[in-house]
Amino acid sequence: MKKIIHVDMDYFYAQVEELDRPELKNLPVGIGGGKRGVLCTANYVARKYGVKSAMPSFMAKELCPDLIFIRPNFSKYKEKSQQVFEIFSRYSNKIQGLSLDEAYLDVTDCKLYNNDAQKIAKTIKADILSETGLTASAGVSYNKLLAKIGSDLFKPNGLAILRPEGIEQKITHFPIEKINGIGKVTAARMHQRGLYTFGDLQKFSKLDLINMYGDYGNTLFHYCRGIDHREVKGSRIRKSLSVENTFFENVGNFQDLHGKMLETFDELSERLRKHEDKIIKNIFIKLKYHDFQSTTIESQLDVGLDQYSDLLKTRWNQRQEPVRLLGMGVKFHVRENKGQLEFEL
Ligand code: DCP
Ligand code: MG
Ligand code: MG
Repeated sequence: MKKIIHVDMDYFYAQVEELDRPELKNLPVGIGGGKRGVLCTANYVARKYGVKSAMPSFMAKELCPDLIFIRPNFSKYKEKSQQVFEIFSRYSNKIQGLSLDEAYLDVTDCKLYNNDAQKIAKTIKADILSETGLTASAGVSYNKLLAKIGSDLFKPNGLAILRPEGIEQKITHFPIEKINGIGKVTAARMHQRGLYTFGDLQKFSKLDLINMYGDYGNTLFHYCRGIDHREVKGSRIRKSLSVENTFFENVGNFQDLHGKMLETFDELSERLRKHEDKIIKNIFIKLKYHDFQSTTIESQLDVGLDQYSDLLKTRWNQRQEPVRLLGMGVKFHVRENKGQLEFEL
């Protein structure tokens, strides 16, 4: 059986800011208020008022009038992140970063502390605190799914061990949102069907779930029972981000296609919020036509509706046939210097 630790820093951007301004520690702090007008995160004092990541600043201000806004300073967070990842590298060489503030570590072969994963996780947390001044939360288990769920259980500064005995029972009350790959949209769709918890999903047969969710149904069948065979993948730099939607019926006119593009753009914008620290090099649109032929059109433009509209128009003018899939994305600037932090999302 594998030994996996998932570590996630607590209120990361806000906690880093508190290091520089300790007087903020007991006051409500939100990071954001920048050009998109949404919060990156908030400290736990602010969260008591209902303030949270991705919330529009004005709404946060309404909930918590005393909220102190700080503009994000990504280079500061990156630097702290590098320190944290350097600590990880002492305990494993199989580290999969998910963002600046979290990673999976496969410690199955770690020789330290008699290979006691709980002790290793405790030590990692202690190293992070003493060397960076920041607290983190960790989950320890035998697969990625459960380790990640664990790190979130007792935040902030938490540590949870999820053991295999009776796991199917123990996780029945967890909300489906804790499953990797279930975002807001999927969750909302599941809620409409009355599915809220792992236990709700456990009631369905594998075939039912496959009928409902296609291939992902098979994954769901396993995840809701705490079964996950994914490997911790070594680091790789993320070079692009995209969102694709296959239509229920092929779309054969520009107006409808443009409507689909607006929906997809919303999804893309939402996902891009987590990547505000990266520099965008290109934007692109992918169309798959009725005959399954795929085309991509790319341009060095800013991310914006008008820019994507122009790309779509250009491609549509070249080939006006029914479309079955629309993808929209960006390519990031990847610096090739060696010391750079690498992670996969
Ligand atoms: N972030 C962001 N926009 C989001 C979510 C997150 O810019 N919609 C940034 C700010 C966070 C950092 O990424 O500090 C890490 O995200 P987490 O989801 O791990 O959230 P926090 O670390 O802030 O809080 P938690 O203690 O819940 O992990
Ligand atoms: Mg975090
Ligand atoms: Mg995180």
